[in-house]
Amino acid sequence: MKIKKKNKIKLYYEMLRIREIEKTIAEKYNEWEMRCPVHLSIGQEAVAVGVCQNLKKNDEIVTAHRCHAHYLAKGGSLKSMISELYGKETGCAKGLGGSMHLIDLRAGVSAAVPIVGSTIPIGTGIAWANKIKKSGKIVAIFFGDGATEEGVFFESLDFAALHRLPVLFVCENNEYSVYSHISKRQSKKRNITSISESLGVKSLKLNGNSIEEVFLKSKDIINKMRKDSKPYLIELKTFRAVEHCGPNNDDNLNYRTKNYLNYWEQKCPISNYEKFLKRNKLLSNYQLLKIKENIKKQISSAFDFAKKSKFPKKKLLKKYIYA
Ligand SMILES: Cc1ncc(C[n+]2csc(CCOP(=O)(O)OP(=O)(O)O)c2C)c(N)n1
Ligand SMILES: [Mg+2]
Repeated sequence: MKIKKKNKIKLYYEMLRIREIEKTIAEKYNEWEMRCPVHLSIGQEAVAVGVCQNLKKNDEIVTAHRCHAHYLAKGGSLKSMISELYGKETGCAKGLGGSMHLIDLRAGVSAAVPIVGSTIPIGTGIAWANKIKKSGKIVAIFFGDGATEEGVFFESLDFAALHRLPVLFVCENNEYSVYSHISKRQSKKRNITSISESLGVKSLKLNGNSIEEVFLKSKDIINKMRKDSKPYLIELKTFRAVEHCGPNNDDNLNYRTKNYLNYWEQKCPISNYEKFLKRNKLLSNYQLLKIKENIKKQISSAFDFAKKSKFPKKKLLKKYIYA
């Protein structure tokens, strides 16, 4: 399957937009006006964009603590996201949630929940409801390699296979859970896609830093899901470029070797795709300039909007507490 030129530019644009937004969050974080923790997706943009470009507006996604890229790739409102990070009443969760609780029901961003693993059964439940209601929607659940160590991962896959739920499990394997490498947490013989297959969910390992591979393979799978209403799992190897939580680089802590960092820095999904597009004369310097200007404008108007917005009223504090 070939990707049209216009779609290639779109893939590049979406990744770059997410990267620039997160870079601006990182820059402004030290002004101490955003007071919620932030888990940036810098380095992992191809996963979010490659998958979400194949979803329809009313398809749903469920994500976790590292959710900015997923929310933006699915079409979540930028202004509402930045306002949420500033804790303002115009935020997508009314300023009560912060970075790890992004939601935009109009865009199909159904939930972001930072309890590791918790979104796997939540997304599975949404897919079950969709199936009962015959809504025809697909649900994609984004989670990390660490989340596959939670019991609910196994239970949800089992349930999804048994009930033939149209749910795509998207495991972003950046090899780390905070500072712990996967080899310190999982047996060498453990294999996420084999586990998935053994539970009856077809699965595929993908290069999470190749936007075209993620886009094309997930297109294939999502098209199949629309016809056969079955769950699938994709595991995408990728790299978290900054610290686990926060705007900075923590490479001075040496939990990832220099070789490891050098290896992955060469594999940046955005700069490699930009080179590819330029080499193949699909993107001119002028076009790139225009794209960057456009993104810059969106970002500055979102930050202005957030900064000018008001904090929520105190009476809202207890309004959404149910237990
Ligand atoms: C149940 C639970 N345990 C521990 C934590 C603390 N915690 C937050 S993120 C995280 C790492 C999760 O790793 P992974 O699922 O691979 O996602 P990544 O951060 O790499 O994107 C941990 C342990 C939590 N939020 N929830
Ligand atoms: Mg991880």
